[in-house]
Amino acid sequence: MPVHERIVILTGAGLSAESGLSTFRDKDGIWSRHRIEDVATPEAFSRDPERVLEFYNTRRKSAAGVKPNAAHVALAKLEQEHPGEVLTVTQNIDPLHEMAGARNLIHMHGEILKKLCAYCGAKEPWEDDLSTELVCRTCNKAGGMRPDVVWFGEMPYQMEEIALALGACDLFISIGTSGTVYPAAGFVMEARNAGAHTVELNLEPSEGATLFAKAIHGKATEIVPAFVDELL
Ligand code: BJW
Repeated sequence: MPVHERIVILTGAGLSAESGLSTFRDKDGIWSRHRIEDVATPEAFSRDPERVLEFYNTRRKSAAGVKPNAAHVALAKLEQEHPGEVLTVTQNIDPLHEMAGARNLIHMHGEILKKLCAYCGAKEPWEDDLSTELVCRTCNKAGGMRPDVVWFGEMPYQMEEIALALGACDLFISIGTSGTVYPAAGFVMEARNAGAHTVELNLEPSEGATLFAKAIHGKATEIVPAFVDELL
């Protein structure tokens, strides 16, 4: 494989599945147990904040103690050892990429281990349960503390930085994502328009599988380390 100067990697829930975290749209995924409109929209938080906070309190607890798997480790190694630039853009709110050693990382859908004040926008690391009684340390208002995650209808984070990286990349790799949620699902077209080679690594063909020049299907812990070895 030729040396690529600028690689952008997009990851999704399938990457963390073998670390023990649920995906969203698989048969027994999170959306088979919860309705998106009840737990993952700003309207749901306004209507029933306790329910939304409880959903994320449970998710935060299930993320405690999980460890990065061989795929996270391989991607961190790629970032450290590849002679060109490697940017990882993750849709995942878990901390497994950084635990594996990734440093050039964008959490476009936020982070479960941070809280965000819906009133003033203040953010800070937070590992405990959230409740409606919690008071913001910046604006002193109660009732607005929410997980720092991007819900449907909200703008994902660092979109300008991502667009610049996609527009300049020569290899785009999408891993463990169903390709159903925008804007992430559209990144492959942005990379293609920039002339990049595009590769999908997923358990099965995603929604956008035909948009990729190459696809490798299988478990992330098997196919990602093998692909990274080939690149290095
Ligand atoms: C394995 C594996 C293993 C399993 N190994 N693989 C109509 C048309 C187009 C767009 C819209 C529309 N109506 C509304 C929209 C916009 C909307 C959207 O996309 N909706 C679609 C559902 C249609 N998007 C938004 O609202 C976004 N904001 C937005 O668009 O702002 C405006 C804007 C415009 C233009 C530019 C920029 C902005 C916000 C989306 C926020 C998504 N939030 C969530 C929740 C976050 C917090 C939380 O975690 O609770 O993010 S939803 C959920 O889906 C989560 C994920 O990050 C995201 C993607 O899921 P992912 O990662 O792909 O998981 P799965 O489960 O779907 O797939 C897993 C894959 O892994 C599967 O393929 C498996 O096979 C595979 N797999 N095991 C390898 N071992």
